[in-house]
Amino acid sequence: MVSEKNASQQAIDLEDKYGAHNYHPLPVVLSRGEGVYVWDVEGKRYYDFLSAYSAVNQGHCHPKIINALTKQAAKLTLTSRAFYNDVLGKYEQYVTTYFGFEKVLPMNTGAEAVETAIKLCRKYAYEKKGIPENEAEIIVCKNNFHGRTTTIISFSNDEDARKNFGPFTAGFIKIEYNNLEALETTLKSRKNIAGFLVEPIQGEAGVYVPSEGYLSKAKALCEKYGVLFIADEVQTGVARTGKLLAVNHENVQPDILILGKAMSGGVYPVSAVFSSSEIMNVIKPGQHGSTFGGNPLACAVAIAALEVVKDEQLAENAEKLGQLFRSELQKFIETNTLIKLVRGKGLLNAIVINDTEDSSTAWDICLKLRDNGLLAKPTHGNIIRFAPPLVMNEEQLLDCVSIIKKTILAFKS
Ligand code: IF1
Repeated sequence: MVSEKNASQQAIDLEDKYGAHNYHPLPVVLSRGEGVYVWDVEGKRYYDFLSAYSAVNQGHCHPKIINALTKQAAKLTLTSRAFYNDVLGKYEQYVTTYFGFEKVLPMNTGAEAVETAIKLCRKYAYEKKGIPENEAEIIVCKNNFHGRTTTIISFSNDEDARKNFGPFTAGFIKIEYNNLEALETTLKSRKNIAGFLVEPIQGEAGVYVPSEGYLSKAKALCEKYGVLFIADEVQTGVARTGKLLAVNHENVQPDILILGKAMSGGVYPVSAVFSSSEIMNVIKPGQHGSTFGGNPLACAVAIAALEVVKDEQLAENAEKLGQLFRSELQKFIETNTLIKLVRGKGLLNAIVINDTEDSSTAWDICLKLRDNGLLAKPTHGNIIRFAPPLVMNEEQLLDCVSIIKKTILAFKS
């Protein structure tokens, strides 16, 4: 008898045949999402423990956000910035007030916003600080992840992300993350530093949380040397770490803030760069832009998505559930040798597997978690990232903890 391929296998085969092979997804094919849950094409339900890399903080298909989307989609979607639209100004007023900045520059993806921040930082350095043209340098950190454009991968040290994509963009200096001495030495020894670009928590590096005080002291050093402090909060921003922004944990106001992902609750690509007027005003008409950036659909969706974060107190919930998650897993790993440690902030967490970096243990655990109804993805070096939607409740979180425990216990029997 010829067995019919199931719907999941058919979807996987199509991607395999017609799509570029630039990803290696966990084999699960999703067709529906609601809140903290997603369903595969066979109807099996899972807890989403990735949230599209912290984009779906507000939960899947949040009715308030979807309502804003459909309402605006039926009215006006795109004008380009050749003309004004009646939502952009409202949005700009709303988000600058919301995040506490004078100005915003709207883009679409995280990488575009990082590119925008780099351009803004350089232009400010030349026009306001008098750095000689083409000499500006930006300090970045080892093991960073800021996106996939040619300029951004120029300062990555992930060989997979870089190999054979050169030649690269010059003007970046890489220092150790979480090392203030390295920062000060570099600031002191070079005269053309324009900015310091940093992730408040390194996501791709395995949810690597810097020492307490690192961000505030790094900001103080930047001030001392007249260098812009640029926070990439594409992944950590919008309540993920238990505060609206991860820099809020240390009361740091970045000179330039980069947001993306959860600004729209994962409903539509929305990213943005924030700064003071003094900085933003160096960009004049024609000098930067995007066809889709600031379109009315994006603006309507983002306002609704950010309202949900406030209305449902998602930062507070992330803080509370994050503490619970880490303390539950901490208790568990003290009795288990397969997991080395758990770390994170708010609901951005990871477990480090006690195995060689190149073993497939983290991947194999994720397959078993999937079978047990929870979706998570390994990251570099045998680490599993855990980042559920922030609309989760305590009962659901404890249910997830027991799935994780059960899976790991069964693993090395
Ligand atoms: C992929 C990681 C997460 C980011 C920070 C900018 C961007 C990202 C701090 C670019 C994007 C994503 C991209 C995604 C995987 C994912 C990721 F594992 F690679 F590191 F989230 F942890 N700054 N991160 O984390 O934003 O242009 O993608 O909108 O598949 O590459 P984007």
